[in-house]
Amino acid sequence: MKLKWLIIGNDGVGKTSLSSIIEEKDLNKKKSLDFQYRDKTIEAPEGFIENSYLNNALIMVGQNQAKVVVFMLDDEKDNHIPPNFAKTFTRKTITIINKIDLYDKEDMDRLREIKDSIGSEIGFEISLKTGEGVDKLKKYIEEIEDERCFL
Ligand SMILES: Nc1nc2c(ncn2[C@@H]2O[C@H](COP(=O)(O)OP(=O)(O)O)[C@@H](O)[C@H]2O)c(=O)[nH]1
Ligand SMILES: [Mg+2]
Repeated sequence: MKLKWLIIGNDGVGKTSLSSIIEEKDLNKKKSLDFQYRDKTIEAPEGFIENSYLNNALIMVGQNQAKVVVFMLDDEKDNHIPPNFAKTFTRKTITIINKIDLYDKEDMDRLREIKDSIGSEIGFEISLKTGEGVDKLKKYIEEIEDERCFL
């Protein structure tokens, strides 16, 4: 199986919007309670991060089917991603602060603290609405896609 990008985060954080960039096509933004498998991405539903007893399912999917585990943050709901959760994966891990078009400095400070607590290798700060920071992220995506990871 071709390894995919596992995208984790609250409802409305921008997971489907990010998938659209990785898949290079427009996607239906309908909410789902189940994992959404696509060609290059797996979008995890909010419940698997919100309910800590389901966190293990994310680890299992990440370890078995992902080449990169993506944590997405915004400022609309409480963060439920446990401290150092990224370190439980042996995959590449990144944390993306999305919707930076909406935040002031205090919001950014708070979100950066959460980002640091997750413990991923790389961080990005983007707006999928205005495109700010997205070029840098796209470059990273291209680099990983060029690596061709298969299991
Ligand atoms: N203001 C703002 N809205 C965004 C941004 N990225 C996504 N959205 C909007 O947030 C909503 C939820 O996005 P979606 O990709 O469906 O999130 P998901 O529930 O995590 O899959 C949509 O209406 C998007 O247009 C952003 O950077 N800024
Ligand atoms: Mg979605």
